[in-house]
Amino acid sequence: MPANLSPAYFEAEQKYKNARTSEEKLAALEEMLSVIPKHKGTEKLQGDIKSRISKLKKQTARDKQSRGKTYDPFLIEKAGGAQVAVIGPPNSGKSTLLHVLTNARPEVGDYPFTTHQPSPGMMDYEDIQIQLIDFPPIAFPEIEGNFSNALRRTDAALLVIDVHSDKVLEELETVLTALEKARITFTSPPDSTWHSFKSLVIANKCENPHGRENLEVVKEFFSSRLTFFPVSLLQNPASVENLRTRIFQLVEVIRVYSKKPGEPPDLERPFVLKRGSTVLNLASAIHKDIAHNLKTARIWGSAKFDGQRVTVDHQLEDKDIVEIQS
Ligand SMILES: Nc1nc2c(ncn2[C@@H]2O[C@H](COP(=O)(O)OP(=O)(O)OP(=O)(O)O)[C@@H](O)[C@H]2O)c(=O)[nH]1
Ligand SMILES: [Mg+2]
Repeated sequence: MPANLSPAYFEAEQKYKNARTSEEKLAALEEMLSVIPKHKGTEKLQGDIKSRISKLKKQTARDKQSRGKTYDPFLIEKAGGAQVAVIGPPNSGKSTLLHVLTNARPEVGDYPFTTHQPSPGMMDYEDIQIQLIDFPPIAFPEIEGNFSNALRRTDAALLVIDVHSDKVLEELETVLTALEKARITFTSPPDSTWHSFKSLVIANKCENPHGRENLEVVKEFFSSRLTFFPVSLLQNPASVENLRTRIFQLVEVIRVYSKKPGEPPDLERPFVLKRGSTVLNLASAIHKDIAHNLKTARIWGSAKFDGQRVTVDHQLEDKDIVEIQS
């Protein structure tokens, strides 16, 4: 029996031939099926189009699934008030630092390259948490793109060095060169393509005179560019307790407590904002509608007197209590 195909069908078929993506192919096939004259002479062709549609749908579903699976271990979602990178040469004590400051238990080994993938842990600091990320070691003056992208997302860096190592100078130099090549700096950035953040060098394994002597040499070379914090994570974990405060200062955030008019402030859950944030920034962090309707605010803390009325561009300080009036 003749098929007697219509001009509309040939048009749809041409679209199918011209289609480049699976979505375009699928749309054209569905159009072909809808315009094909429905009679005995086209039954075989209808069946053929239906089977092509079904195959294509299965294929696109599979493609989508495998695309979702391309997983980047360096992509660690931010949690808590700030994200801090723990980096440094192999075997310096980066994973040990996470053991001391957080509940995370990354593998610690007495051999280099124990850590292969970054892993996060949460550090308590008074009433907030700061996320630390234990990165794999930097042993060569080069880091991969996903490594540098991950560093660019962090708010500060702790650079752990091993002062026992007789190569500590070269090891530190290698890390700094790798960062510089990735346009990451701890000082003021040459231009906007650079990422700049604050850093602190954790000079680890300072328990004996040999280590402390090495540290003095390192300081001679680098103290104009870097700040050093000597510790012995293994022998004196208590030496890091002050470090929590230093890390909090490094990430440059403030804690602000909100208060509804006529109610006591919510001191349980502070809002964590970048240093320099204003009343308006706080309102936006609470809810965009609140920012929209914001008229004035009263402040306990950074104002001259408690409960003082301030304008929306008033800069907030750490531990301010703010009553928003909209
Ligand atoms: N002597 C001494 N050893 C330490 C100290 N802190 C850590 N270590 C040891 O140093 C070794 C390396 O520690 P890790 O925390 O695994 O070092 P890492 O920097 O994470 O190492 P990679 O992941 O391989 O880069 C382990 O054997 C630790 O026990 C310290 O203060 N003094
Ligand atoms: Mg490690």
